[in-house]
Amino acid sequence: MLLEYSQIQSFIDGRWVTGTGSVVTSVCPAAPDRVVAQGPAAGLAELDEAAAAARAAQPRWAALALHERGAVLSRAAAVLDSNAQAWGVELAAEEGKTKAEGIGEVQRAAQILRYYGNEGDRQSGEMFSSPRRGEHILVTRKPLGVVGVITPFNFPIAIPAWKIGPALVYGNAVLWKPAGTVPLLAMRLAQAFDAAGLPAGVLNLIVGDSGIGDAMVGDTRVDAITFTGSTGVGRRIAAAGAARGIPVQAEMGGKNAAVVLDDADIDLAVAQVLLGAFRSTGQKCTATSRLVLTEGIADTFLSRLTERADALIVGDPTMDDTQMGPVVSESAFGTISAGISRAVAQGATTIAGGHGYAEGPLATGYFIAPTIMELGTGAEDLWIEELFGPVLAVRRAADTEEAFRLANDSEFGLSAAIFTKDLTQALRAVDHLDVGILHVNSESAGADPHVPFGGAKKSGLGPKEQGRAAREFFTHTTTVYLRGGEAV
Ligand code: UN1
Repeated sequence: MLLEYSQIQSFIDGRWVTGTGSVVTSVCPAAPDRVVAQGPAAGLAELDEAAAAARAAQPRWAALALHERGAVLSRAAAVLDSNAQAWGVELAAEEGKTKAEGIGEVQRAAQILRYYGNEGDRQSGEMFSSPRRGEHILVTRKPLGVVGVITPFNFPIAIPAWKIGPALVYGNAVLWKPAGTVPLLAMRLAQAFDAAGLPAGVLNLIVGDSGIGDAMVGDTRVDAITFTGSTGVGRRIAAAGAARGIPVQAEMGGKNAAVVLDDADIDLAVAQVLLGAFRSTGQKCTATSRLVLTEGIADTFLSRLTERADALIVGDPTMDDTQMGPVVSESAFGTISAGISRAVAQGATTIAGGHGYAEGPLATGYFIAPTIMELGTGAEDLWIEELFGPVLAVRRAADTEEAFRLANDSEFGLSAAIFTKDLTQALRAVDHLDVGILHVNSESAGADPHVPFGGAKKSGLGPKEQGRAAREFFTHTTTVYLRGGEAV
């Protein structure tokens, strides 16, 4: 079945261009025979053109007032807002999260651009006293130059907005390579910036394969790289960046725990863990993929959670009543299914889901049932490895001490959630859980645009994202020792 689909193009030097690479096809993961977008990818020739355009455009862009750059972002935000319904449905069709989440994500991208659109109204540097009479010391902020942006499939418009927004507002030009599975939503964001009057060459969208990403990282005209995606790729990019001596910001894996203590409000905790584990089909780096329950509530909690997980309506993400869509691709389906089978082989007990759909309307899509698996005491892979799907691994703890120890038992440290009504325990969690983001009595996912986002331990490299934290990565400082021209 070939319905009407969008033509894939790249956006280079202010023009939409048809690439010279091989044809890429973006399909709907709920019905892979449905093509969402198709067309030739960009090749090395387009990357070369984009890098030259970005270099040429960057000084003029940086010379505008911060307020003028911000105004472009604010106008792009308005374009996103006015297209949120239509583009949100496209997002659901292309990526597989529900329509409500898709629309919400386009609106979130607008909110992020509005935040950075107002950057001109905030403090833009610092001034220190000098130990020498008649002198002041200023710390000013300057753009890095051309920033390479590499984004994942799972937030096809919000993550690009939270990287491209600050990159641009601080005066950088951008080369952007989105994940190959979501070219349509990338084109929508570029379209919004184009409609907002962004000067040609300042943002260049290169729809290409991972080879283009590698070439971008290696291109001497690129001054910094910001990346979100898998740990393996992030480390490879960070190594390549280090070899070239350029800064790399990498937001990588998570294996985020929700800890529910005996005194928690069970209804609240069940509802939040369900959202954390299964919203966006578990495909968030902040998703809840581990659950630690203290013994007193473990049985009650698991029976209520399992009942709610089994009742989730899994289906076509563009339908109104769907609560969970498919995973993004055949290869994700394969990896997650293999992870579930391995967990079973290693002794895990499946207490919800644990399967795909061999029959019925879901059989042709990449659907996996909401899955909850209780682990024993051994070192199972499901406790350690990020599966990036709707799979929750559960362990029991004798007391709070053990619960915190289990929550910290990961090389990752992106986010965690703690459920308790006891302020003392909540404060202990703040001190003891080694994560970049901690939710007290709410799900492990979610990120507001004005506060730092990023992980501890091996979840992230380089400065945090979002809010003022983003300035640390997208600018460098010049410390100015400032005296008048006359001797004092
Ligand atoms: C969220 O929790 O809403 O790739 C955002 C990711 C994260 C973003 C999470 N960088 O899933």
